[in-house]
Amino acid sequence: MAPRALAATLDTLSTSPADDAARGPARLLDVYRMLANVRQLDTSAVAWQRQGLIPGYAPMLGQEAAQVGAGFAVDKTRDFVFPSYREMGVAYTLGVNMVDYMSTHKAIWHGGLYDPVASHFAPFQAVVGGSVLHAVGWAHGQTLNGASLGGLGVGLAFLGDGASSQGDVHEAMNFAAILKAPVVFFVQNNGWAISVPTEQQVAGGSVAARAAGYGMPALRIDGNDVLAVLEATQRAVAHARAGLGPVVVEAMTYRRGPHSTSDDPGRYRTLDDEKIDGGEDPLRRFRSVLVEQGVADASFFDKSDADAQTRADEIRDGVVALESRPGSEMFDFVFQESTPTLGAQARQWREESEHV
Ligand SMILES: Cc1ncc(C[n+]2csc(CCOP(=O)(O)OP(=O)(O)O)c2C)c(N)n1
Ligand SMILES: [Mg+2]
Repeated sequence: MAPRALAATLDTLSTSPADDAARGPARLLDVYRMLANVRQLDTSAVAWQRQGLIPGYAPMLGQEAAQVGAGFAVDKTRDFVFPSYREMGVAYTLGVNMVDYMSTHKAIWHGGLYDPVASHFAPFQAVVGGSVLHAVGWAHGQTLNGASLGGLGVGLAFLGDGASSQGDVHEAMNFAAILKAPVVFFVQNNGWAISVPTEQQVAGGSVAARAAGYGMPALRIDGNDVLAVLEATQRAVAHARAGLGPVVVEAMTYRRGPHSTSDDPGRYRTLDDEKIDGGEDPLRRFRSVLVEQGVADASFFDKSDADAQTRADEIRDGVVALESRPGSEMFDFVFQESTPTLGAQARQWREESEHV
């Protein structure tokens, strides 16, 4: 397989990052702390599933730089993230309550118990490509609401390489470009759609290449370089915010673990494949950068890693304490105003589930 890491081609966009402090030392340390938090929570969540605390989880090992880098580019006061089921790292970076986030993995709730409006992070979902439609609709709403140019909130749609082959995603991209919706299509190309490698499901060589067909600019970047991801996402967000229309960011990364905790990658790839195709660990890469720049030393990394473990342990306590929700809520929160059909289903469910 060809190397998956690519140099950034940021000159495609004329806009520059709004945040010049992106590479300041304090920010760099914050970025590392978050990478450590995310790595630890992801590792812990897999262990919790093996211990029987949660029934399932979608690991994001190897995608930390892509997710944390993108998360740091979001303006939580006005942008809105539309995740799939694997964006734990984006959620953590945005400050989403991670106990509430894990409630879906504990099978207590669909999409997380956190408040999406307050956290600017939509309920996460398993419908491949669904996040993309919602992001475009929300972003178009920004335009319709008459937000002034330069002040638009940007919708960030998170999708995978596999999702990019979904029909809905093409419709969403087409409409976004026609409507000049302020949306960034953030694709994590992690090499796999469950057991199918990218080259067997994405025609044309890349997801970024498709953007041209919709007249959108695209940035294809090294998704394991957290600073490259941060900068590219900032540029894409600035472009969309300025009213110049949507952008595709394709972050080339690698899903180092299984698709989910019920998947066995040994059935479709070897450990050698994983080593070669996965490239260098994104956390180790960033540590080297920080050491080379003289920004951090071993004691900083030790403390960050220990703090990350403490936070993961606190989240575990919260997940253990999570209690079931009333089953009737699955009908209550579908629409703002219920429909006759939904009401009938709710009554039928109640009759059949008196014990719930
Ligand atoms: C509409 C829909 N079709 C199929 C599936 C089954 N499915 C779940 S994950 C997945 C692969 C998605 O791959 P990708 O978009 O690359 O995301 P990744 O899992 O790699 O993060 C598929 C086909 C689904 N959940 N929803
Ligand atoms: Mg994928």
